[in-house]
Amino acid sequence: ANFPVDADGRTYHTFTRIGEIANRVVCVGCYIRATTLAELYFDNKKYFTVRADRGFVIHTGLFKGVPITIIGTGMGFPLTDFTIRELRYCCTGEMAFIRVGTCGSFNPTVPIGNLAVPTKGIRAITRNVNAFLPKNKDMEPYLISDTIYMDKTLTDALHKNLVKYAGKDNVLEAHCGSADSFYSSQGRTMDYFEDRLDGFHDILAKKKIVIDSLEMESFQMAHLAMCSKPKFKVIASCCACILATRLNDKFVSKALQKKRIAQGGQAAFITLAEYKIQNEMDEDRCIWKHLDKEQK
Ligand code: R1P
Ligand code: URA
Repeated sequence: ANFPVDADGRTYHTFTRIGEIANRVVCVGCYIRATTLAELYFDNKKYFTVRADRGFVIHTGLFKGVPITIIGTGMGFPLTDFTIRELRYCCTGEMAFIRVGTCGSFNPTVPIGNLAVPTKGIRAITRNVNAFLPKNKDMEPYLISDTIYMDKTLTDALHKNLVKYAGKDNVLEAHCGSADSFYSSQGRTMDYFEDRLDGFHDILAKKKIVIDSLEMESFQMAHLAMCSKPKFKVIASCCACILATRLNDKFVSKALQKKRIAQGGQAAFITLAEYKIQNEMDEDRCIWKHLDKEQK
C-alpha cells in the first residue's frame, strides 16, 4: 500500500516497470505533444509505448543512439509528482528530466513565442486555502515561495541548445513561476468563485517579485530534484514557449507555437543525449535494447 505495484511490477498510475524508462526523460504537459516529438526525434521513428489508464502517454526510444523517454504528464503539480516519483522507481542510476512546456507571462515586455529558460530561478505561487476561511480574512490569499534553481549544468546546456536551434532573439533567460491553478493563482478572474484576486499584482509588486513566465509543473520538478537522495539522484530543467502576455492580452499563433515546441524539443533531446549520466542503466531488461521486437 505504501508504493503499489502490480504483479508485473508496474506502477499504479504511470503503469510502467523497471527497464521501460530511460535515465533521460523529456516531460510535456500535453499527451499529443509527446507523440509529435517522439515521431520527430526518435531514430527511425521507432519507440516503445505505454498508455496508462490515468492518461499518461510514455514513449521510449533512441535518439542518435542514446535511450530517451518522453512522457505526456498532463497538467499541474500532482501529475508532475506522479511522473517524477513513479518514473524514478522504474530506472536505476541518476535521472535527468527536461520539461518542454508552454506558459504565460505577466511581463508585457516579454516577447510572445519566446522560449523561457529558468536561468534566473523558479518560484511557486499557490492558493493559501486557510485564507479563504471566514475567520482568516486578513491572511494573504496567495503564497509565493522563495526562488529555487534548476540544475545549473543542465540548464546552461539547454539554454545553449535553445539558442542554437531557435535563435538568440527567441530565447528568454527567465525567472520562472509555477502556479497550482491556471486561473486563480495565475491572477485570472472569473465570476463563479470567490478568488480574492484584488491586489494580486500588488502583492508581487510590493515584494518586488518579477515573474517572466508562468506555468504549472516545473517548480514541482525542481523541488523533487532538490529533495532527491544521492542514490536516486534526479536532476531537472525546463523551457516553455510563451503563449500569452496577460497584461496586454497578446496570444501566440498556432504555427509559431508548433515551431517553437519542435525547437524546444530538439534542444531538450540533444541536451539530454549529451548529458553525462552517472550509473546509466544498460541491462538486457532495458526495453530500448529490443525496440524491433517490442514496438507497439
Ligand atoms: C495549461 O494550459 C497547461 O499549459 C502549460 C501549463 O503548465 C499547463 O500544464 O504547459 P503544457 O503546455 O506543457 O501543458
Ligand atoms: N500555460 C499556463 O499555465 N498559463 C498560461 O497563461 C499559458 C499557458
